[in-house]
Amino acid sequence: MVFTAILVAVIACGIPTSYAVDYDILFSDETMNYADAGAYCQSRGMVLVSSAMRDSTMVKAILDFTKDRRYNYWVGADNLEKGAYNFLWNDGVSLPTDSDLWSPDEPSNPQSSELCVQIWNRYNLFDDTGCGNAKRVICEKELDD
Ligand SMILES: [Ca+2]
Repeated sequence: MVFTAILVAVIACGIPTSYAVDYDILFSDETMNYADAGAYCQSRGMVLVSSAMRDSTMVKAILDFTKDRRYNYWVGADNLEKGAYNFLWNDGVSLPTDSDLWSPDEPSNPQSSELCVQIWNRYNLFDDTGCGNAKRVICEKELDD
């Protein structure tokens, strides 16, 4: 699959934004817990951002958007199925703990209270955190054309 990274529309929060022909990405205005974040995306025909975060061009575009904002954002990754350091993207692909997308010293507490993954505004990188916390949401939709 070919990914292009041209930001073709000005971000309007809550409105899907086309980065490329391959994905629509939506950044929510609202904050909610992780379970509700999944439902929020699903109700819009989307999913919590997963495969786009594994594409180097897409992840750069997404982190460029989040970096100057004061918000934390849910992404579609957690260890709810396998526990501890076995984080999975929502589509079942492993999120390695040695990925350079983790904040320094993260994941910090995946054995007990921090089972879901956010983009943490402190570093603009991943952090394991409590699934019940309220964050903004990033949804993706992979486009066919
Ligand atoms: Ca953490």
